[in-house]
Amino acid sequence: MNDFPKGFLWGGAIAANQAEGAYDEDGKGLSVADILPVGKNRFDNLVLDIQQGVYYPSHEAIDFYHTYKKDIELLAGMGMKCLRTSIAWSRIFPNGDDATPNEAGLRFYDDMFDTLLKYGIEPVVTLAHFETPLSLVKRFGGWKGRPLINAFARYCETVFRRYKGKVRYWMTFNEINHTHTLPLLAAGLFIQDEATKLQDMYQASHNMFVASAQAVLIGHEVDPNNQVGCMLSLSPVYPASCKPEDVFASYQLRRRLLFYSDVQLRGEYPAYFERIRKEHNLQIAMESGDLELIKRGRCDYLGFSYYRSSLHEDGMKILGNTGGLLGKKNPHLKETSWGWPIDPLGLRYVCNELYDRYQKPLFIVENGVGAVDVIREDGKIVDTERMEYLKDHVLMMGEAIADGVPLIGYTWWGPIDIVSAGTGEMKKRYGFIHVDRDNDGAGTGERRIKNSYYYYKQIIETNGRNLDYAPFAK
Ligand code: BGP
Repeated sequence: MNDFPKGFLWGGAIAANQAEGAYDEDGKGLSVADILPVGKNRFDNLVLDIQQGVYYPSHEAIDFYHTYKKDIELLAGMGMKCLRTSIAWSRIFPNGDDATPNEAGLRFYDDMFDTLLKYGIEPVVTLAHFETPLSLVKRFGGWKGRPLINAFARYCETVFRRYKGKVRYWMTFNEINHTHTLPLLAAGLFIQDEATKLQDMYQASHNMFVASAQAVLIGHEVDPNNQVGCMLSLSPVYPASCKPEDVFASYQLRRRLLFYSDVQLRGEYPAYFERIRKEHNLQIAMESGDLELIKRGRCDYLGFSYYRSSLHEDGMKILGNTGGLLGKKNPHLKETSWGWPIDPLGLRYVCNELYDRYQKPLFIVENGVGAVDVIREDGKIVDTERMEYLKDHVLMMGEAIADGVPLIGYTWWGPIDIVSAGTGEMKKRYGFIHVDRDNDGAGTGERRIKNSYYYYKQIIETNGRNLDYAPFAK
């Protein structure tokens, strides 16, 4: 059994738009998440407004906005050392760039962070988790619009100052490399024209690089104790065969994903980007000083999500979804009910890959399994599939540490059931705590402890030493 370092941050991760609800309360403005319906095709035929008669899961989500005190008490019962969540930008600046911040929104996060700290839980905060204010999308086309850079800087400075001394770990953009696969969520891009798609995506990426660098610099200036990381989806890509073309195509696809951390951690555009730029005739508008800023504002650590691995072959169309890329089936791996291959060794593989590439601390800020829960007649939820997934991934994380990879912590995705980002479903449950709410919003919202709750508690208590879940599998 491999040892986890003292002070290792065991915890959980959620996002404001998937948990809070209260989408228009206390002055909050709309974000891109608030116009997404439920379903596998929730990104198709979108209209950038709320439509009558359509159910939007983010509007109520699990009502964390009102229940956070009780929910945090439950999370604290597992002994969690940290909780990752995001600040909803449009709760602080309803239109993204208002003249003054919304005090009610600021107060909400003050109370939430105080509640966490009361239980000794360190808040880990994502500044933008799939929540671009809708008004910025409508007025400036999302992140392809240059004005977002200053708006974001002001928002960041506001929250860095307000929560100074309460929050130390920050991340700029959630899964920024999903700009290609989930453009609306990752970059506030409402793509309607295939012809300008790539141009818009790379322009948005550039603006986000500048904004991220600025956030790092402001974060350090406000409080030198701040650690500001980047955040990417980094589930690995394997070649589907040993055919050299497949191997090279997979390498190039991986690079396209790592492009974001290459810039955010190394502080410059990589050499291989020049060819991409030429081949697609990209005209990226940059202002003087941008590249210098990107160089100075390198991120302190790499936060990433890991759910599954995928296979790639030459010429294969890339299917976008959250948490990784879907492609061919891997005959060596079992899959979840949502068709995501389960690959614990892949976690060890990426930890090594990423540390070899960057030599920066890594933080696994999302890992988990979406599954259907069954409430037994005795009221128990014996979620063995979840415990098995957790065990296998913790084991591989221990191996990665033994390989020499410095890991800051591990935050299980969705320690309490929340709305799925990919499909908007509630049925796709990640939690150790069950929430009585269905895909259509029905349900009492009641919380119920699953057996995995006690299992994760044991893992945290023993700092990853006792991974036996047999006592909880009945
Ligand atoms: C990541 C996102 C999360 C999240 C998770 C699981 O891509 O950062 O917001 O929800 O994936 O995906 P899903 O909710 O689609 O199951």
